[in-house]
Amino acid sequence: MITFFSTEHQRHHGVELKDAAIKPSFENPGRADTILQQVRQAALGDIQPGRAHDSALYVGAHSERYVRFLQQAWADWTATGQTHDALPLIWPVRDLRSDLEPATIDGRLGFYSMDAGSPITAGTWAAVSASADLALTGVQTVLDGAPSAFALCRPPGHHAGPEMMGGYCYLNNAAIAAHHARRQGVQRVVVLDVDFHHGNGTQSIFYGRGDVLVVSLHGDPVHCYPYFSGHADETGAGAGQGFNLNLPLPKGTAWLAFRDALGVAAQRVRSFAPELLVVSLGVDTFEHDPISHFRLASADFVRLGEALAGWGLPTLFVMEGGYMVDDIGRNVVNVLQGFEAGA
Ligand code: OKP
Ligand code: ZN
Repeated sequence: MITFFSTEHQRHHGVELKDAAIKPSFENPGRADTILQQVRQAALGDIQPGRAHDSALYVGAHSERYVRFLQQAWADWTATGQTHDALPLIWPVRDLRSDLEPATIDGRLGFYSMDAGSPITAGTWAAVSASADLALTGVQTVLDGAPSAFALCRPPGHHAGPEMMGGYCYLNNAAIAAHHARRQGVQRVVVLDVDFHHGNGTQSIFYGRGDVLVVSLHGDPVHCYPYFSGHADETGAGAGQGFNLNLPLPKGTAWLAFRDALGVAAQRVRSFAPELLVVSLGVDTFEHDPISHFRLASADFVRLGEALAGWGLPTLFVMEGGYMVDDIGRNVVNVLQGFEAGA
């Protein structure tokens, strides 16, 4: 399997608010570097850079004004004399006005985000655009006939919605790839999200559409981030009614229950008869992940890959979460090798 990777990801290294203090984010450059190292060591296949794409190709999954905001945010922030990471600190919740875009950066950061988990730094745009370009290059490779590809994206993307960043995410790499496949004439695309956290951004982007089925297995939002989406009764709207499937699972879920939920997902996917599978591949379902609550063991990730191979679809894997830096590389490679063995 070919891996697409860019060193540009290293230009994004932000902070996180934790325990009433500012700390380096769990979402750090070491994550992608360790995954790359394991891909290399396992001789999974070629490792290639992505092709640069026009940011207009991010529009569709995102609004044009949001993409422009992301591209300009650091310049707007430093123009106010600030040089530390930019974080939003106010949001237009419920009865506040969310229909008017503020003119200044402090307001705009809140307008275009859902939490303070996505700091804007000097290198954020370079990293997130390079990451989206890997997903676009990867999906084109599969459309051109490769049975599968791996976009080693960082930062992740699945919390990023049409007009918001959050949860370490800025551009929704998987959604950008799925939307691009549709633009290239693929009729039906399924996005399967196996990250521990619900991919609220991917859900939002395709919620009103019947051409992209979104299926997600994740920690029940009653207890788990992102708390405000990911329930089973979120099934799509309008033309998208019935084309969003959430399978929330309890804290402590281990492989057997996860596998059963994957079986439910497989049935829905089969009846949809997609031409392409995009996997939002988070490995924060790992038993030792520092911020998540499932109990998959390293060997279970091989089973996950084998199960996905059984779906028999051209497949793009897009990297999402996974924070136990020492082990995530091995777990990612286990999924990809399981997939190749099962194909
Ligand atoms: C991104 B991805 C909980 C803090 C949660 C954000 C988690 C974002 C996960 N104590 N912080 O889905 O892996
Ligand atoms: Zn996650």
